[in-house]
Amino acid sequence: MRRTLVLLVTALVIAGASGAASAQEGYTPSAENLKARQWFQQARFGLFIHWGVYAVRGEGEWVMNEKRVTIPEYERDLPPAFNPVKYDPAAWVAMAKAAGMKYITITSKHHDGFAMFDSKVSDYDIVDRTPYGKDVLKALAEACRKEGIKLFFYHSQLDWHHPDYFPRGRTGLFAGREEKGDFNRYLDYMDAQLRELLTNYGEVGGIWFDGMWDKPQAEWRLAKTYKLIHDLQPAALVGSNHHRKPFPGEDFQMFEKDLPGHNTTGFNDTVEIGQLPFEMCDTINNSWGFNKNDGSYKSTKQIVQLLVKAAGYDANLLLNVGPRPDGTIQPEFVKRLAEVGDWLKANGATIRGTRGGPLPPRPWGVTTQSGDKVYVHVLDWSDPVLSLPKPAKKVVSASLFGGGKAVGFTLDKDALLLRLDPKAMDAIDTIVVLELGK
Ligand code: H79
Repeated sequence: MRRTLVLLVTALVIAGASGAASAQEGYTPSAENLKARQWFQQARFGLFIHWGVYAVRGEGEWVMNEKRVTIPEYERDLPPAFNPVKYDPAAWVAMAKAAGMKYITITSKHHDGFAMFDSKVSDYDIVDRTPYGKDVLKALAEACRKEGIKLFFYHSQLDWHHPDYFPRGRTGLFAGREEKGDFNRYLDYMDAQLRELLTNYGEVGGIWFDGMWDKPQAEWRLAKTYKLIHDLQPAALVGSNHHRKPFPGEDFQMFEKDLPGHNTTGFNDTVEIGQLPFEMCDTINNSWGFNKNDGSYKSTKQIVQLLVKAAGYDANLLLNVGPRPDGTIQPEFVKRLAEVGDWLKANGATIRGTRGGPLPPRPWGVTTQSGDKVYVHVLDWSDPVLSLPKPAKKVVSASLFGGGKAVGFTLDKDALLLRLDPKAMDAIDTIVVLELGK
């Protein structure tokens, strides 16, 4: 009995370690990759796009799993109805650019397994199965290149459609697949699609993996996949939404719907913070893929404050839209993005090109930093004096960002007291610039 337990525990430990052990150990990022990481950290704001045939139902990207739609039903009802005749990639890119975003991350394949590009290793793709018949990623890649926007691909490791995604994990159990399959053959297929994405679409900003959490103990062959990506495009940044500390071969760490170190979602409890650049992603309403029943939109103020907080945590914000099946983006999203863009036009210098500031994020707000300037973003404070920990360097001056109006301050032994004129407070973000001495 006891012996069995010991064996079982040993087996579990080995299984648990195997995911990490198979990552790209000994990975040394290339010079291009390190440069791309720097660019990424400076960019601070990107557009996430969840778009697939699921948009036809307008119930989010999980509809296949949630409504227990079988593969034959999904194949019959969704791809043949997907015809985004109003798709205008130049308009999407212009919208992202006007919002102040520097990159776009779009779903090349979500958990439903349907490829939104012209794949030659499968006919389960937009060109072969939809009346639209065109490669939407190719058109987006061209529009991005013209405008200097970097393009990343979200690629789901989890697959509810492929017969070789076996053994099954926690989801995709109602697709009606036979209970057999060869997982390595599935991974060969996934790698082949990644090779297509990194070969046929010009320079790719990176690959954003998701779905490993479906069966974390499986042998995902991360080393092989990550190496393939870095061999094809050394500058491409690899990240994965596995909710753990980054594995070797990854180039940035992501946090879904939470600031780094937070766990409001419940699934970020296993996250350990590493040393790589950070990115948090979030939605404008509560859905990723188009959801006609979700009207719970964040206000522009909430979105700006989220962006500011992310920057204070030294993280990018990847903000999502789920376009409609006709190729348009709903006006509620467009309006908010334009308003965030207006805010950034005036205040972007305190976000883009900055890093997380020297003072820890607090309920009142956060700090960002660029050179000898610290930006104190006061997001929620109603009293005339705000007390901060004393910065390590001398404070030469304090002023309001924009107008340059002086802000009174007092330095104590251990505190910096800022005098905030109640009449000068901004409803979204009152930004005080501290100029630090040597
Ligand atoms: O693409 C978007 C979502 O479809 C995908 N990631 C974002 C970017 C996503 N999938 N799942 N989730 C987000 C939430 C995770 C839920 C989980 Fe679970 C909780 C996974 C494991 C525990 C619920 C319970 C689903 C599977 C088991």
